[in-house]
Amino acid sequence: MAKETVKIPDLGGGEVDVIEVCVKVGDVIAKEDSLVVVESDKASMEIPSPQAGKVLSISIKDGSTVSEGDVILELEVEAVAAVDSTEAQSAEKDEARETSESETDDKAEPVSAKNEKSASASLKRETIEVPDIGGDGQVEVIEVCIAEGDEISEGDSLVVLESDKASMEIPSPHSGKILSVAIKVGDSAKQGSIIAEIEYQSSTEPLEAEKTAAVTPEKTAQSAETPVAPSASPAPVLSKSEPTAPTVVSHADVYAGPAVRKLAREFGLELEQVTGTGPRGRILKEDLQKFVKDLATGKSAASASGAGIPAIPDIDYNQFGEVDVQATSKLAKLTAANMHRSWLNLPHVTQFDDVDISELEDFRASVKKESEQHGVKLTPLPFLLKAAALALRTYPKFNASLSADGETMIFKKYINIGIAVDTPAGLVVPVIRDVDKKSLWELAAESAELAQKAKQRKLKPADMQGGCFTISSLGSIGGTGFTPIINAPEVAIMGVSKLAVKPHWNGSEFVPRKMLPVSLSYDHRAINGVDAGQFFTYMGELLADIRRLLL
Ligand code: CAO
Repeated sequence: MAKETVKIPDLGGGEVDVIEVCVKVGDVIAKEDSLVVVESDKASMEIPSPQAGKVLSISIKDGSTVSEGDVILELEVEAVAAVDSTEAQSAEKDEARETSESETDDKAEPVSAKNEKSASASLKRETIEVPDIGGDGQVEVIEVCIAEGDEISEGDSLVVLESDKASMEIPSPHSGKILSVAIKVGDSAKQGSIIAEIEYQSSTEPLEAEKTAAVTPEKTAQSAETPVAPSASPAPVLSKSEPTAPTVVSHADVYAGPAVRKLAREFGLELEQVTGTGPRGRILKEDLQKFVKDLATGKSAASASGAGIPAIPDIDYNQFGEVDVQATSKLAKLTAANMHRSWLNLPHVTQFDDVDISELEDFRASVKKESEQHGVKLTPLPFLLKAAALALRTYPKFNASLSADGETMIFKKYINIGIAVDTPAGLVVPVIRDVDKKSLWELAAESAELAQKAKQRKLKPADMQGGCFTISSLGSIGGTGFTPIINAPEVAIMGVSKLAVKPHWNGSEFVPRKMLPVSLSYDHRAINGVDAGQFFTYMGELLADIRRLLL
């Protein structure tokens, strides 16, 4: 046995705070297990163990301020496996560099990007290449986050790369359109390998800067501070997830270190499904182990097969004819996981109604000109939002969430409503805040603006958080009714289908009325059928006679 002292490697200068010590004295750890997580004002980095061994002593603690050369801990390692300390330190340097966020590591090479001929004075094309990623430079492409034709924002992840020591996301240096993608999952890449070609609007940067067009770490760090799209991920290896995020779909990346990511891949798990219990929701190895154990014992909601549900067979469809196999996008995978989670965790009940909105429609038609003057289209949606807000205030059980352990109900004093928006990249749910305090014009303008932003992938994560209730409208598309899946941890969601003129018995004769088919799915743990009946009847009354919206 030999002792090895593990020290803080070169982190690009300056002091950093220890935000997590991942091991304790006596722990037997594997090579590459995370020892500590440190954070500078720009980045958080995990320092992995250079050796397998037993932790003999730890010299730092949470909250300590450390710099290069400070002792982290002492390890007892197999003599044969012990490496000379110079070698160990140099390995640490490599690992820390690779584990650190590429855009914030002062010493990291920037994402290099070569300018090519401009399509016009302001439209430019760039070839984005793999930057210097340290180590021997060979990495595997484990995820490609973009596709040809995607409109992306500066800071969006392009690819996730992984060496034997670390994983790293490469962010886009620009907002623009992906013209081509030159890399695929499983490829081996190195510095200079072409990732993609992007077309973007050039800013008024000085010409000299344009010539080199190297995206400095500082510049990319700025983009991280200005999230612009649901997928905006400022390229952190350790990016934060929204542990309590509802079915809102974004590219919210998981917050986990390389060792955990590697283990998840070995298990064939999507990290998005795992709840992190580490600081700031970081996913720990123990979280993965518990997740797998729960799967095996059928405790997890995701354990469909563990719950005795037969797995869907994997079929070779080629045997029946030609097929086109396309990779599922990250957004689609996240949507699927959230839908599945909600469907399996929440006992859903859906009720249906037809609401007479003839007068609402007359009113809409009467203000069409005014609507044009306001520059907004007054669809039925703002009325639905307004009616839902009043109903949520009148029936607070619907404006609530059940705590994860089921012990408490959290009643919200604010009324924020999400609207499901279909986008080319997938389903997203931006949230309109304080719906009860806004006019119909304001709601019309805001929903149109959010839908537009969603379609352009310009939503910020904050735009999709804090919802109390969701409206999913397929009214412009068709259908007579559907059962929407609750956007957990919300407790109810409203589905809206296509308006139809139907005969209505007014007591003496049948008259044609404009009927809006609506549905309400609710979490039967939190809401009873009677509550739902009252809530929905009240909403129907408000929509049937919109003067009531003023009361
Ligand atoms: N019945 C009949 N017509 C309707 C209607 C309804 N229930 N709701 C809207 N319309 C009409 C509008 O009045 C508008 O007509 P005009 O063009 O003649 O004025 C037209 O349909 C288009 O409306 P819109 O879609 O532009 O606006 P909206 O306010 O109704 O909806 C939004 C906005 C963002 C909800 C919508 O664009 C959208 O993305 N819908 C898809 C929602 C979705 O994917 N849900 C997921 C379901 S779960 O997987």
